[in-house]
Amino acid sequence: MEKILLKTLGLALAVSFFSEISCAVKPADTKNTDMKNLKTNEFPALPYAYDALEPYIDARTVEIHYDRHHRAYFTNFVNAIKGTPFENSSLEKIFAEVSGAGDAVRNNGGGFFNHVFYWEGLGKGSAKPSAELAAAITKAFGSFDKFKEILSNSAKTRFGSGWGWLYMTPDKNLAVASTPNQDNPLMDISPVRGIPLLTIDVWEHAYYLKYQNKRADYVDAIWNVVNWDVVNSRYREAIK
Ligand code: MN3
Repeated sequence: MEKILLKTLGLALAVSFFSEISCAVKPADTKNTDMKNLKTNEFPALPYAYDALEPYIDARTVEIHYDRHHRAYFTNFVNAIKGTPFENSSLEKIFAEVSGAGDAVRNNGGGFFNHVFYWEGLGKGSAKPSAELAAAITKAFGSFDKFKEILSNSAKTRFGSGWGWLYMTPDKNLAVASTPNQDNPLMDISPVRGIPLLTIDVWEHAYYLKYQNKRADYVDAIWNVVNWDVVNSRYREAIK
């Protein structure tokens, strides 16, 4: 699979950053979602138990979010690419050409990938960014607290459904933005392009059971369960 990825990927950076993620998340007692082997025809396991993000994100929300919402995007994506030239492409290649792929591929492919990326970035791990990532955050946003405030506000104020992102721009700077629906910065249709490092899902299904209409409380709480080991690894690979 790695060979296929290497062959089909235009973005060498994306390869290494996907490979690194798989090394970063290895809870001994749970099945790991191996990003290196993220295939377009396999639904990866959640990298931890449903209750692993309690009390900030409740087990029932994680279960429904992963097993129904995320799985539905995956299933619909598989159906959308079946019999098309995208069937044997990597996700990265599909995203790089998604403007020509149609809404079903765009929405369900984004929904499939974005959720894998979201789950991987949460869970038990380091509670803070590495020294090099912290320095880049301070350079880009002024301070770590300011960065959290900017990303939180971006996520909280996304109108309707979407995602908040920390990502690396093509000129290797850190930036924050939100995207609508299931779009992400890897997509050619996105006005914000780059390598994603951390994401916050702000669709109502991500928080409504516990937080109801209070999206801001969910966004504030999610900082307690960001797995900085994973974000640090993503950054280390992206900056190479
Ligand atoms: Mn979601």
